Amino acid sequence: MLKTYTYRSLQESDIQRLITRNTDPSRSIQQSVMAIMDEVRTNGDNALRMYAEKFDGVQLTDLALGSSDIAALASTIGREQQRALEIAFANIHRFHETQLRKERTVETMPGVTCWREPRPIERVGLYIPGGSAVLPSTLLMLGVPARIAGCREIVICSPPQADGRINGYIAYCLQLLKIETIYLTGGAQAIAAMAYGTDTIPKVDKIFGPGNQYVTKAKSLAQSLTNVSIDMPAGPSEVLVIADGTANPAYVAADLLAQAEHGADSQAILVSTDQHLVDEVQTALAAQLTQLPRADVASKSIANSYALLCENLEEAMAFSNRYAPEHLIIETDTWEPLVRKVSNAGSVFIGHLTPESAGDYASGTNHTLPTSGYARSYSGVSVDAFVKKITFQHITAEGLRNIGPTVEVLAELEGLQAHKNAVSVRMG
Ligand code: HSO
Ligand code: ZN
Repeated sequence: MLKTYTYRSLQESDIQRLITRNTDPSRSIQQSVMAIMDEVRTNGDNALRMYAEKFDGVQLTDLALGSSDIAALASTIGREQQRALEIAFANIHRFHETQLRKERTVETMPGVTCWREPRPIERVGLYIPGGSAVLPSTLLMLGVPARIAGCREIVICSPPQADGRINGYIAYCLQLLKIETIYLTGGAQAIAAMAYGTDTIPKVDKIFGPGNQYVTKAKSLAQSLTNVSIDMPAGPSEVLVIADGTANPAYVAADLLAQAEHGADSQAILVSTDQHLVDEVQTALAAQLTQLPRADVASKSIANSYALLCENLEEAMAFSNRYAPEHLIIETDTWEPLVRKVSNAGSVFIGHLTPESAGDYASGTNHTLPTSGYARSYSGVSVDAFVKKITFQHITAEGLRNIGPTVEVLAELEGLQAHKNAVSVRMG
């Protein structure tokens, strides 16, 4: 099932191969996405209607659903599901609201005061995928920090169902977020609409959200062709589990499969110090896999994954840091010393009773995380992603006396006389 490697017998080139994933999508994707983006730029709403018919099989007159439609759809979901979405919303809110901390004001020299304040990005676009799995949890993960940041306009795009509407769970999340409109467009055309703007869909300043290769390509093209920015480069989801002999093989297998069912291109990596555990996990994987409705997807992903045997947990952590997983689960009795050694990971789940699913849905942390090794340099989505941090400064007469001569000397040495004058003229 899982291919198995032994860390000590790997060459550097083998390690490189094992930590490399998500090789560039083909050029044909780039070309068709470019064509869709041009079409939306020139034909706006009509292009969106044409694509809704072509890709979603639905003729739309209205590209938006308003609050009464949203309320009607939201009322169709069960009480238990409402409760679960409410608890998830509350926990995500509780965790993210602490992220808006004010920084200290600094007097760098007497009379020279500098500080930094966050200001919301005014218009943000959130893409909520449809397709093989509709993910209301993603709407909460993006909508909650956008609300906390104070973004003035939150534009939501999601592909329409065949009946021209949206899923009731998405509608309920919109109500929790107090968002009154959702735009019925998906795929690359939705990204183009938010990047260029159409008569119906407002142009935004930053686009967030996961999606297939077309959506991902459209986001990176939108970023290079317009002045819109994006949350992060997205690739297939992934998990790396570090487990020793104290781990429960059924738990480890369940965690690997929870990742694997996301997509055939997802990776679920097991790094273990214990050959016996690896064998037991393989058995548990086979048993659990047959029970899964998405077994076809999960088994393809498992075939695209592997197990790695290490001599000790330090070695396991060193490999994990090189892989830089989106999700890292540490299933060992003693985890404190290991946690200190984590240097590259999107989000970390600690101990035997902390499944990644908890963070995917409801514990409070964000599930929009860097994949494909970007955890080496990117953070997951948080309130920070929805604000700019603007620096401010104020200088008094005393401050100008203190800082002025330094600025004059530096301006002079760069040959920028007007810069020097802007100080001199004030110093008299
Ligand atoms: N594991 C996914 C998030 C998700 N899981 C949504 C279930 N629903 C990417 O972090
Ligand atoms: Zn997940």
